[in-house]
Amino acid sequence: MRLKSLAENEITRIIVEQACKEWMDVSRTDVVIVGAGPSGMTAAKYLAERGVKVVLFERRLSFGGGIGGGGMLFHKVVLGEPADEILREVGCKPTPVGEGIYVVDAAEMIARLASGAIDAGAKIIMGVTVDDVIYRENPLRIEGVCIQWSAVQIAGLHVDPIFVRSKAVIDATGHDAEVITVASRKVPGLSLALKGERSAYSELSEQLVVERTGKIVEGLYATGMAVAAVEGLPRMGPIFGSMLLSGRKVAEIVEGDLRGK
Ligand code: 48F
Repeated sequence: MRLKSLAENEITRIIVEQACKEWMDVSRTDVVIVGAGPSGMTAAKYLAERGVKVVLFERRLSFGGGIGGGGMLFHKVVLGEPADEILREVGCKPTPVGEGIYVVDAAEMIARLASGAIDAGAKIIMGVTVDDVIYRENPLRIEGVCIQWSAVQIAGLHVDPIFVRSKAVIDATGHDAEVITVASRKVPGLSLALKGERSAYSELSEQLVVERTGKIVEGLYATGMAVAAVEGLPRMGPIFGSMLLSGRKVAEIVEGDLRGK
């Protein structure tokens, strides 16, 4: 068998042409999700399944966020029902370890949540950091994000970002709630004081994170541990049921709000 290959300039042409074509399309989208951890990938799946145009930006060159580290690098992830339904929907086989409690391999969960989002039609773009938001007044609202190559940020170069306009932005950046933090600092009139995460109280935090998942201000939503940072909730450590349920809940809320517009 002779492997078909290409001259170097042709490789370049295909990469640049196809990527640019896609960037033209991505520059205006329905929903931007920031962060490809458990909550962001779950939100992406449920929004895309409902026909919403979703782009998910992830700072790193991999997805999964905190899933891969399991608990202190042990490669297992624990979660409780009914979050196991979401894992089964994407093809995971969680193992029961107690009443309503399951365990799953970290690698399996990462791979299948990502496939779930991609198969549903969400676009995941890695190596991109969201460093600011776009806002408009009367009424005050968030209308997109400013993005930069993570490599540019790491190199400390002075390079202006580019922009993606969207009807909604979901902060799924985890413990630092990076998007909401920057908006609270830089959007006049937002009057949003992040309360900051508290020490560990897993069971309480799991309930409250799901309960408080939702809209922060017009056009800006929180899911996953970003909710804990905004609301002053305890940390929960390596238990992930609420991350999945929060992702699904924010998708439902955003989709409802978009439909109402
Ligand atoms: O931290 P992360 O997994 O967030 P999550 O979905 O889940 C939290 C759990 O992993 C765990 C926990 C509860 O079980 O305590 O920690 O709330 O995923 C966040 C992702 O967002 C990316 C980051 O690299 C990670 O993959 N991220 C963070 N800030 C940015 C970003 C940013 N400004 N731009 C792009 N990506």
